[in-house]
Amino acid sequence: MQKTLSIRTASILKKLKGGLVASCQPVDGGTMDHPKIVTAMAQALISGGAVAVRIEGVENLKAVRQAITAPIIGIVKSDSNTSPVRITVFLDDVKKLVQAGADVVAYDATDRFRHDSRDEILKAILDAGVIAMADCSTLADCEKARDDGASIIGTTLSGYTQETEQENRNPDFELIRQAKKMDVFVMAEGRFDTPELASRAIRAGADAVTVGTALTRLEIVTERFAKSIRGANKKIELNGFAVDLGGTKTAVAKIETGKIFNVIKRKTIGTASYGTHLKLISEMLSKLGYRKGDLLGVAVTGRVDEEGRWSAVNQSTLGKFSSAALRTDLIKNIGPSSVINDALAATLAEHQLGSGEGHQNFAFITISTGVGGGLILNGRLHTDASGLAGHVGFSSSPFGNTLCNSNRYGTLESVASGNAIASAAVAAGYPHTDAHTVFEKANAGEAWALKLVDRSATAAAELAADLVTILGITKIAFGGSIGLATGYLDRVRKHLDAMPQLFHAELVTADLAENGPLMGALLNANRENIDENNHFSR
Ligand code: BMX
Repeated sequence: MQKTLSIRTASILKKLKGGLVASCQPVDGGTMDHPKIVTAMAQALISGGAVAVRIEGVENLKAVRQAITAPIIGIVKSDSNTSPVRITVFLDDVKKLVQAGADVVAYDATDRFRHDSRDEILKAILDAGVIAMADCSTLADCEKARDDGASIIGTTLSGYTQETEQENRNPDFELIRQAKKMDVFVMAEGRFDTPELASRAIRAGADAVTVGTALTRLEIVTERFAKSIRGANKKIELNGFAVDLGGTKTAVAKIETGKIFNVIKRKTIGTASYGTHLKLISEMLSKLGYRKGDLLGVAVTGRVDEEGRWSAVNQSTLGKFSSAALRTDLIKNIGPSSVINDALAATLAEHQLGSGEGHQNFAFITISTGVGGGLILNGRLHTDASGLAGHVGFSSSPFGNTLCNSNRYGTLESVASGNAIASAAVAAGYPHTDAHTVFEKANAGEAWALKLVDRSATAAAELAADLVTILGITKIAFGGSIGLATGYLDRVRKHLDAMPQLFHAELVTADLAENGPLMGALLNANRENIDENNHFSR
């Protein structure tokens, strides 16, 4: 902290330190935009735990000052045809805000042209004997403001200037970290609209966090909910049949208007021949009333190449065949159909209908019999001709020390999958133990089982950090019987949290849970149908 702070400044910064500042600004000209209402909101915000408020407008500030003793950061916003600068642009406003009782006056500290220069405004704030808060957009703004005597440096305008609007659509954590190096009071402000983002700001080094829209712009917050609910209510025109042939079970479903209408399941016999798998699928489909010509999507564990040929990567999951022309055979023996890997199908479903909706760089990881996955890069499912892309289970793990059944040494799958957990249990002296039992024992507190579950979760966290590092993934959904098991994701989060923040991504459980591969298989059939000329490379 700066050494030359006055006692009054130091005492106000102490009150703000580590706290939430509520920016109490209703929508301009909206029904809440009235000093009486702003005052009531400010009181409610302080009751809720805000340590200070940020108030726009002299009349609002006067009214709030009568009602609360907590520090007030004052601003006046003015619109102009000649400059985009809006926050406290007139020297006269500074005077009026101080007279109205502001403890801190915030001003636009960017180097953009405006009515009265930023140097003059800052000088007027300091001359009036109150604290200056600099609303900055770049590190250069922060450095200048600090050098010129502002005691609070805010990241407020990052993302709101021509220079920064392209880069910073999310809160600017990097600016917080950089500003913090200047040893000054840093206020995180700008798009911190969830409790999680606010706490991340503090962990990134902010001294306090200002939240505005998410607290006081009811119209905007309400619209977010209303829009999201409207979206979820929409009937999806997705009708047909889907197959999910996984390492553990085979499920066949009838899907109507985007919902599973009926589903039947059988245990997958890993040692069954290819012909037996086909026969089983055909029988299960008939049971559900499938007729040749109905839309049919098939998802399978294993690699599906651009010709629709199916082969196992992990040879122990599908023991009896090396490669088969699945799409051709399905079309010949059952009816028009599309084929996709099970984890890629779930990724597609999660991205279109679940936790990945609206995300540009998103990953799905299934931890089940094997470890599979899929990637959404720049808003599109990432695929390749061989069908291997997205098979994150066969990336290497720092904990891998055995030969995987894919014939690659030390893979994540050989550490984290259900099969790997079961094998490790047997090796640890617990014969005939499957992954499910290991989880039961772990939840009962048995140390050996906890160790195995934790090893899998740590390996998954390492993969998550790799996906962030290599591909810029921002959100990862976990599925599969292990990924969805109680407490598993919390363990992955704990390990990822222990890594530097730069490598963090949002981790969630897959919304569609075990229905993901089924829904995704049909979504895939639907889009391949539309896109007949471009059967595989969407
Ligand atoms: C394996 C691999 C993936 C599959 C993943 C999850 C095979 C046979 N399977 O990594 O193709 O997506 O497992 O599928 O190589 P599960 O249902 O078998 O767990």
